[in-house]
Parts: sequence; C-alpha cells; structure tokens
Amino acid sequence: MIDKVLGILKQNKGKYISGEKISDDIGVTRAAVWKHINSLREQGYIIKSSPNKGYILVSSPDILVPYEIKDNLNTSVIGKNIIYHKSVDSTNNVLKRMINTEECKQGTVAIAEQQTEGRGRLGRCWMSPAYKGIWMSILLKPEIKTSEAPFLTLASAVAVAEAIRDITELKATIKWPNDIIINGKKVCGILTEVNGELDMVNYVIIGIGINANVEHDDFPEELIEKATSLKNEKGEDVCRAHIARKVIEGIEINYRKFHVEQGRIDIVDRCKKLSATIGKQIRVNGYNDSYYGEAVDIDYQGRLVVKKEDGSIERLISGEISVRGLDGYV
Ligand code: BT5
Repeated sequence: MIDKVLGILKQNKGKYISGEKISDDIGVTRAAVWKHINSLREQGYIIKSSPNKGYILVSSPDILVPYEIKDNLNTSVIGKNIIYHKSVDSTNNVLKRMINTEECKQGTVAIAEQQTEGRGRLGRCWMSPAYKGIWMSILLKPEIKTSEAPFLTLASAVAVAEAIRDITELKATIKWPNDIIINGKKVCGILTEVNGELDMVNYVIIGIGINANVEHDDFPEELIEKATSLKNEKGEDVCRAHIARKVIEGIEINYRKFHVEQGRIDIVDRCKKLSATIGKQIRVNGYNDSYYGEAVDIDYQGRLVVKKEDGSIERLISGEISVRGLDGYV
C-alpha cells in the first residue's frame, strides 16, 4: 500500500492531492493513508500537508527501497521481486539463503544500502559503505551448461558500463571479465556465483557492486590509487535508484540476448568496443603461476584470447588478469 500512496504522490508531483482522493483511489481509510504518509516521511520523503488541500511530495530521498527502483522499471522478469535491506552481510548471501523458498523466483533482486561482509572473488572483501553504493544481486535460473555461466558476467558488465555511460556520460570501460573501470580506476566489480551439477546450472547469482557516491576519503589506503566512484569522477552526486534501474533493465535485455546466438555475438561486439583489455599487455594470474602476453580478442564464447610471449594462443573462460597501466602493474 505504501508504494501505491507514493505512486499517487509522484504522479501528482507539484500538486496537492487530498487524503480523501488517495484513500478512494487505493481503497483504504484516511487514517491508513496518514499512517503511510508518516512512514514515508520517516524514510526521508519530504511531504507537506495542508488542512484544506491535502498532501504534496516535495522531494524524495536517494534510497534503494523497492518502490523507488520499481518506479518506471521497464522489465518483465528482473526486479519484479525486490528484497531490500538497510544493512546485510552480503546481497549474494540473501539470495542464497532463500533459494529454495517460494519467494525466490528467477529475476529476484536483493539490494542493500550497506553490506557488512560484501565479498569479491576468491573470498576477497568488497567495501560497501552505507547509502553510498549500489550493492545488489540478481538471481537467474538459465537452462545452460555450467561452462556457459561466465558469459553472464560479461553480459552484466556490458549492461553496467552502458548504464553508467548513458546516465553520467563517464567513459566506463570493461576490464575482462568483471571490472568496470573509469579513468584507470575500478568503479564496479561483479561477482558471479554459480550453483549446478556437472553439466547443468541450478542457478546463477550475479552480484554487482557500484561505487556510486563513495567519497575519496571513504576508500582505505590500499584502494585509494585503484578505486574510484561515479561521484568522484563526475564531481557531483548521482541518483543511485536511477542507475540501479538502468542496470537491471540492461541486464534483462542482455539476458534475453544471451539465449540466442546472434544475441551473444552482439553482446561480445559491444563488450569489445568497451574493452579496457584488448590490445593491452597483460599478466594472467594463475593459482600457482602467472604468465605474460597480449590480450588480442574476446571470442564469441566470451573467452579472452591471449597471445603468450612464445606466440601461442590461450583462451581464458574466466580468471584473473592484470592489465599493464592498470592495477598497479607497470
Ligand atoms: C569483485 O571481486 O570485483 C566483485 C565485487 C562484487 C561485489 C558485489 S556487491 C553485491 C554483491 N554482494 C557481494 O557480497 N558481492 C557482490 P574481485 O575482482 O575479486 O575484486 C575484489 C578487490 O577489489 C578487493 O580485493 C579490493 O582490492 C578491491 N575492492 C574492494 N572493495 C572495493 C570497492 N568498493 N571499489 C573498488 N575496489 C574494491
């Protein structure tokens, strides 16, 4: 009901609307309307009221509550169900914990204002300060082989980079396979977790962390040179709900494309255009050893094509690389 009250206030932005009209429109008592208005105020919505005229929405806070994200969200699967937390360990964990429940349908999004145990790949920490980033995870249940799942990281990275470019005009690029880079610094990381049998995926969780309004001083010493935020680069606050919405929409479009061959080709072509990796000298960081080479291409399976120093070609399905000129690799 609270979303409906807010929806009416938003539709009437700049105009007063009477409590009676709201209660008639959504079929609740005026006392209930008043209660919802008060809870919206508690969340930071500025709503003026006047005894004769009713209520008017003056401003909305930058929060990631479901009704802000769903407002004008143009998707049919992803984001229809949004689970919101002010603070949680990790949004990937939120989805994992509810995986076998009714609520956890394909396209469910978990989002939080803060993560206390946000994580990157290989159990690394992901810094997720309160109200400053977009920390969200999306549940997908594709009928694919486990080996195809890394492509979804790429499809998501393309959606994130394009959303950032559209909204902020910042030159976001993709460092294969899971980083979004602006001006040589990481602004977003993607953690794809796959659950499946040998050859069949049960579910995939795409965890996306975007430093939206993180301040320069919020970054710990070791990240200052490596990480940035949209606010840092743009010089002004960005609207997190707007970006989250655009990313969700882009991922839904790419997820559909992912299911057809021509769609995958299109995603890879866009990824190549946005790439911060192709044509660069790289170091491939393996578990036990590393080697150097040049990133020459991304193939239509989403694999990074690396020309090693001895001239041989390696195709990486996923993995960890450093790009010369980025990540402190000189
Ligand atoms: C990643 O791992 O980049 C994946 C990050 C995914 C985070 C999202 S947030 C929503 C969802 N819930 C989660 O718990 N996780 C996902 P990786 O490539 O391993 O990079 C991790 C490294 O990035 C760390 O070791 C740090 O060096 C650096 N790092 C940590 N926090 C950062 C931040 N906020 N911005 C930029 N770099 C950061």
